[in-house]
Amino acid sequence: MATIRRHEEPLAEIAGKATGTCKGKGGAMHITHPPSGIMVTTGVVGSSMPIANGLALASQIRNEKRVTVAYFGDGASNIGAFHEALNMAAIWKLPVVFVCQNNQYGEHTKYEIATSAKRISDRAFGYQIPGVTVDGNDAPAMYAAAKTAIDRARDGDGPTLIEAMTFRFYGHVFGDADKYMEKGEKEAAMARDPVVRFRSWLIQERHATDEDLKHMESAIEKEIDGAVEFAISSPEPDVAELRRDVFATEQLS
Ligand SMILES: Cc1ncc(C[n+]2csc(CCOP(=O)(O)OP(=O)(O)O)c2C)c(N)n1
Ligand SMILES: [Mg+2]
Repeated sequence: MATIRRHEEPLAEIAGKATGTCKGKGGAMHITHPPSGIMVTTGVVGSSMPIANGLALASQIRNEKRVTVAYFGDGASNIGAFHEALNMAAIWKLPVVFVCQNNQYGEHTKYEIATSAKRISDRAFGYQIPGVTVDGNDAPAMYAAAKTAIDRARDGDGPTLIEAMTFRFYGHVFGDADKYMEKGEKEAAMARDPVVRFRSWLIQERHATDEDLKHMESAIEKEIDGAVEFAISSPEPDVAELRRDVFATEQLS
């Protein structure tokens, strides 16, 4: 069996290289790596939920006890597919967790302008499934909410909608001047950086020392540097790849 390069292959895909998860033909928007559990990513806003239902239905039929997690944004919760997927997952009790990353903007549009619900988690009520709003920058709180939802799905009790409150540190596009944001909004959010917060929590709760974490950080940096090097030095896809993988050529059994 070929070696799975968990860090190298996704980075090579972002760089559009032949060694990438989609042979360099998908790019950053289509990182798909089943060996790592990343079943599919697409650029179609709101498409993750019905696809997750399909994967969850397969697990349910095969009685695999797997749970599928679908990620999407606050803007995506206004797409019809979100509502259809929640309804279907609820009636079929699919083992799926819907995680909405509410970063308070959809492209350049502020939440209140485009979304009728005060909380996206309230929308779960319409489908008679649990809906919770969590501080998405609080890693232990997210873990607790995820565990409850995953256990419930695995026990055959169906889906949960988790709304994770957060903010984005970069604009929707490169060169975004944040003109549509209130002054200081992003800076205030950056001061609540979840990584910095989780690091302090680990030390405070005595799960790790500052020294342990520094060792871990330098090992991770080394791994990332190696993956970047792999991505940069990998070859470009061959021109012959242009037409390959576009249409199915063999019967799926
Ligand atoms: C079906 C569809 N409609 C519109 C777009 C264009 N589009 C790309 S991102 C985006 C905003 C999505 O908002 P949200 O889900 O909050 O994601 P965020 O901008 O926070 O990443 C839109 C409308 C798209 N990619 N797909
Ligand atoms: Mg958003």
